[in-house]
Amino acid sequence: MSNKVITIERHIIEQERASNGATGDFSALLRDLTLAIKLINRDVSRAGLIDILGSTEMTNIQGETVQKLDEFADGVIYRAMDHGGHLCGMASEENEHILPIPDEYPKGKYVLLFDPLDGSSNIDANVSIGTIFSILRRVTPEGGDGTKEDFFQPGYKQIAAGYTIYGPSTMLVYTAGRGVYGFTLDPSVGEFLLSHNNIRIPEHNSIYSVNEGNYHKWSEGMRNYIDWCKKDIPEEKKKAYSLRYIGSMVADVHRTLLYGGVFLYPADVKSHKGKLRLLYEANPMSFVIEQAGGKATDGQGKRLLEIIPDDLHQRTPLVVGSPKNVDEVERFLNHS
Ligand code: P6P
Repeated sequence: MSNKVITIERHIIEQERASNGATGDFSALLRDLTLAIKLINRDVSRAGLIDILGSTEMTNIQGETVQKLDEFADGVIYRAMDHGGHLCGMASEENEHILPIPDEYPKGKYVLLFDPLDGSSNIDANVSIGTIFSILRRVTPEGGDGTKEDFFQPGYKQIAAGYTIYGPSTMLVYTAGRGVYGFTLDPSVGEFLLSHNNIRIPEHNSIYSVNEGNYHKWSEGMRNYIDWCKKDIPEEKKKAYSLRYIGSMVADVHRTLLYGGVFLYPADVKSHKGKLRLLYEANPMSFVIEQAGGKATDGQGKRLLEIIPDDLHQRTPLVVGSPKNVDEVERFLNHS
């Protein structure tokens, strides 16, 4: 590893130089987003010390009680991103409708979708949580407000996507379509420094990550897959897999990216589309995993990034991880 200190700002600029036709807009957008993430990190890391734990009496569009940190993070990202002139609109898990850019600011050529604080139900237990973001190029004429058309694009159209995991260390992982890069925050200088260059997901690992509490609600194929995971099958030279489940998607997918294996949130008899949101959870995480050499499907054999959205908050089943692990799952589900 060279002893060069590469900040995320330097990396973004070098990535943009590598892409022809770059205008610097995109670099500036990601830099603004990085500032917002540093501000969120500051308050997440001391949440236990200041009165922003606990729930507000408010609820978000999902009907979930909004944790104060969720609200705070949502506002920080909006205010950091509304004036740079790079966006024509935003959408977030915490807001039912598209968030317009204030009239006093220019409208840009991108839209930003984000889950400001994923895994928020874990905040009070000090479990790792995360911020997830997805960037699309607008498809409507430049100048005006972004419309639904700009947001309802399949995931393979993403220009960039990534997440921050607020854990033992704070790490930002992103892709701009040319590989996956991880940056660890050095709190002593307040900079994200390149720590994981060109991350590649292992082809396979004997780890599966799912909430088994939903077992009896799954399809027969999914139940057969989970039963198979737990078995030693000497004739197939297969040992039982390990179950790892944190309950924060960012943490579970980040572990899957680095160690391999598969993360699943399947559909079930109660939630026919599963629980996870397509536009600002499944799409960005799937883009990262695919860029690292992994796979992501909807559990019915369809590539996740090819789903055409028709609602900002639509849910999707998700199977994401090492290519050979995802293929194992699909073999069982296509038999169901
Ligand atoms: P369950 C967190 O609330 C979240 O949206 C994801 O981060 C996580 O993967 C999932 O829900 C956990 O859901 O039903 O297993 O508690």
